[in-house]
Amino acid sequence: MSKIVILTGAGISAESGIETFRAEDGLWAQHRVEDVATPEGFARNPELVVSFYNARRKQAAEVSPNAAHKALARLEQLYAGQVIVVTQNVDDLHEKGGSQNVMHMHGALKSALCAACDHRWPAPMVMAPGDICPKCSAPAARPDIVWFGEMPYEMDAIFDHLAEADIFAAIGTSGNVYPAAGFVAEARSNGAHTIELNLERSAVGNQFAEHRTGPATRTVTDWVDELLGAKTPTRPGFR
Ligand code: BJW
Repeated sequence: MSKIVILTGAGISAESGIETFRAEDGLWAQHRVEDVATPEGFARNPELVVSFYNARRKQAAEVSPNAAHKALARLEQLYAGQVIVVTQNVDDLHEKGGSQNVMHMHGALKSALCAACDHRWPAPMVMAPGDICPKCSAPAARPDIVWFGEMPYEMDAIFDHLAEADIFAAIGTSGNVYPAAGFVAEARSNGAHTIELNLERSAVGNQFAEHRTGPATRTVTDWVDELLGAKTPTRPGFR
């Protein structure tokens, strides 16, 4: 069975109204990455970090999936093979758009994590520093987000998917953050066709076999339409 592995980044949610990180007016222009996206920053000033993620949780709850999220859900539903979305995004717009096979390698705003016992539970809309873990009762709740220097989630399963991918696509990610930026090399060395969909070439753009330049709502919908077109057999009963 053929397999498509799709890596998404902040660019796919940009047209839903969520800022990217590295744009001129993006999140890293407004906040120092060392302050809000490292374990050391959290240890220094948990109030600042928790309020940064509270604001982003609130924003994520208010926005809607765009045509690109919905196109990937349609691909998952109608493609004859397997479609896996590996997202670096911590919003839930893929799920809201209808995707089911989604791996959140950098965590999720909707989840809280106990720094003492690793228990996870649904995050309240507003977290506070020192919130109590419902399992071990330690005052050690934190946003369930992968910060710099921490190990991204589900890496073994992701590398297994990359080893089996026939097509690897990266959508709306700048290729600045590892290990995600290394996925194209991994997929290519395993024989996958590699394609980048972005407003511009990413930092690892030269490693892709194919490029589609433009906003995700256009490039992703066109690409999905092609994949679901006459050349690709679809499961009986869906058309
Ligand atoms: C559009 C669009 C539209 C806009 N349509 N497109 C030196 C060398 C190599 C690696 C390292 C190094 N030193 C340290 C490292 C490792 C480090 C790293 O990569 N650092 C780099 C900065 C160099 N990585 C880590 O620490 C990771 N862990 C790790 O490596 O573990 C292994 C390990 C652990 C411990 C010890 C030893 C080894 C963890 C990385 C965690 C990243 N976390 C963040 C923040 C948390 C999540 C959150 O708050 O939301 O994740 S950082 C931030 O960047 C966020 C994102 O998921 C991630 C990627 O950003 P993304 O999605 O690419 O966004 P942008 O803004 O960069 O790009 C947007 C793109 O969209 C652009 O290309 C636009 O053109 C495009 N776009 N509008 C289409 N409409």
